[in-house]
Amino acid sequence: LDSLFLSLKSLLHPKPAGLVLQYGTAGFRTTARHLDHVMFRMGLLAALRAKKTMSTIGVMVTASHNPEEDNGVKLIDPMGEMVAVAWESYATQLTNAEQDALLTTLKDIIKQEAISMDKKAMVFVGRDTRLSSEDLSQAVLDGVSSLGDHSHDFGLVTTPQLHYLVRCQNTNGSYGNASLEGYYQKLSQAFVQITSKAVKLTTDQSPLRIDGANGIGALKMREMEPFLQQRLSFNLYNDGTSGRLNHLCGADYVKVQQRSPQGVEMVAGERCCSFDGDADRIVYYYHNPQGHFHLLDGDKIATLISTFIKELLTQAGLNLQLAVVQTAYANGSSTHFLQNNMKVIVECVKTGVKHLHHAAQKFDIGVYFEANGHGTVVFSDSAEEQIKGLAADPSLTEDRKSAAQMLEDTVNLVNQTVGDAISDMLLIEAVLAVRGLSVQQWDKIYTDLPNRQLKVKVADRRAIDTTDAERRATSPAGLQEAIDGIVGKYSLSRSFVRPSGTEDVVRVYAEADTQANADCLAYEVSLAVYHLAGGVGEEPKP
Ligand code: G16
Repeated sequence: LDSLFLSLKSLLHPKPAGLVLQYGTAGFRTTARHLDHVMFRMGLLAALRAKKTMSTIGVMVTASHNPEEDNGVKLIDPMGEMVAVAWESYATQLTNAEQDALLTTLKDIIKQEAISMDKKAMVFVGRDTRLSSEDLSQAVLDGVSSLGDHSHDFGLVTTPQLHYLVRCQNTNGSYGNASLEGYYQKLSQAFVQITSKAVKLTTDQSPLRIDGANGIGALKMREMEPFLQQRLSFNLYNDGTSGRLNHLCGADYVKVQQRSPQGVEMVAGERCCSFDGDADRIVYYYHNPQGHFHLLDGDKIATLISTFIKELLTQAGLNLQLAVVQTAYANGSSTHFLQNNMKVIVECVKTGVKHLHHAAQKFDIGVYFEANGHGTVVFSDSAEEQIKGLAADPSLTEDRKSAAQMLEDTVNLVNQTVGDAISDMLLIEAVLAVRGLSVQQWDKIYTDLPNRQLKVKVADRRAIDTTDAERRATSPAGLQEAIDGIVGKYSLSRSFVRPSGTEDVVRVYAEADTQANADCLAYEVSLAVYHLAGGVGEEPKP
């Protein structure tokens, strides 16, 4: 460790004294002005993680669904997953170390993890389209080079593309080619193959309308278009040429506000989808002829995909365990449908893809989706082998063979490293085409319970602690009792609160038999949070 060089370099990325940041649901996230030192230090940490794992590590500069003026960083582990939870605390220590304590903190981590410093490490860096992202990713690169390690700057990429690239690099290409072209080729090929077997075309022949949230997703869809061989007809809106990132558009806006984004020309009955700012989330929606908005969120997506996979498994005669992983935000109707109609295993875990991903990995095939549209499918090695083996078996009946081949194409179409709006969208479009389903037919699989999400500002959101996969609050005292009392007044009702890990707010979720009741329930619970958990600013209004 060249301590003098490192100390000098770190002075170029000084930490504002006294600033304390927490590693949240998906890394650090706050106003971009406070992040230069964090990025430099995450460059250092990524290099250490790369040395420790003797693999390439990824650093993505993005604040995803947050407003343009925020930014953030996500660390990517060797197989393309979010960085191991144990390293999150190192990230926090390193970020919050005052300038004069940086070197000792770094040395402590090296010692604790017994990291050998002789081998050179490799770090892949990517960034979203935010104005601040270029300088911040330069700070990450500076961090990596201060330790004498190597980096590859992929520039503008979606978050899931960087996850894919890291995995390809660490599996010597067996997952795919570690280039953007490799990504486009792999997904397109699988998509073209599945849709070539479409028995019926969807009854909805209109082009898919894609809202790019004015972020990176639209840019990358343009790049991918030639690879898709005109198999998917789509129109891009909010492609970043004029509007502001995530402003009145994008997956988070559409899901939370339950309304269509600005900038997309809606035509009754025609399907639309929205990506979020770094294209790792997607939701679908349409207007009915009366102009009523219908949302198909992560729960509906999980149901569509898991039904498709389950049918293919039956047809192929493969006995593999299929499970769906959700969070407390999953609509009660979706959980009921999955458990009682589809008879699949359903697990509920804490918010954050890292939790869903690991839960899904316990099964042969794990489909995981957050209601906000973040999710994917993971296949165990053994499941993949069985699927591949069957698809190549010459003695199979046509029926079984075609199901096995479609499963194999599905494996290739899915970005198994993390939720990926582009890959999810292609899979959904493929399923709709193969099954001859319109977006309305998909929507009718089950009916969502009316629901509402609100945000409450409090002085310190850490005042709220939760248990039971965030479904119950353990502090502050009296809050859960208050929620129970309010929930008891409504039918088919459920509500929970939790501190956000990406925004400085407390989130409130409520569902009930009618929209009016879901709205009242959410409002009453917000009020309880405001009064019992140190609300600041204006009191919530009905
Ligand atoms: C991130 C996480 C998601 C999480 C979302 C909101 O998404 O990756 O798992 O659902 O934040 O988290 P919270 O409710 O704690 O603010 P993204 O798309 O913003 O990176």
